[in-house]
Amino acid sequence: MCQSEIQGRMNASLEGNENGLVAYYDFEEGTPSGTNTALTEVKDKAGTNHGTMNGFAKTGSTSNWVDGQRLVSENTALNFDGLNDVVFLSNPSTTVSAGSLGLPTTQITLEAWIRVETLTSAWGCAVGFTQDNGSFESGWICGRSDG
Ligand SMILES: [Ca+2]
Ligand SMILES: [Ca+2]
Repeated sequence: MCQSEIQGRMNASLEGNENGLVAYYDFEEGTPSGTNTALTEVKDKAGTNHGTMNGFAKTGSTSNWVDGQRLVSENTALNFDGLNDVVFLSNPSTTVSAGSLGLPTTQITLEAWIRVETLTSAWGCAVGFTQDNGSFESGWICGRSDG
């Protein structure tokens, strides 16, 4: 993007059809702090890699959809409990390649807006694509470490 495109879009949400965008999750499916127990997935607005929700209470003001940053008139976010709330793009017990999901395999630009309220461990993953077979781990994560 050129400077004018960046400035023109800096307070706007993505549409999901931007050139080169392979996945986009805006977490707008649920009602903030409402009863969302019937919802099971978050939508990929740029493709078909919808995420399956695991561990979420989906009621109340935690472990559920919540009010998000109000850059646009409607904006909800997901509140993760930090324990076992996870959104999977594939079945975690099966092996899939990034390429089979249409995700980049060599270069990637990743953006995630995250607000961490409490640090309960030395490191954490917000977004990742990993293989974890005991002592063998490969892939990438976008997260934090206090070390
Ligand atoms: Ca949102
Ligand atoms: Ca949970």
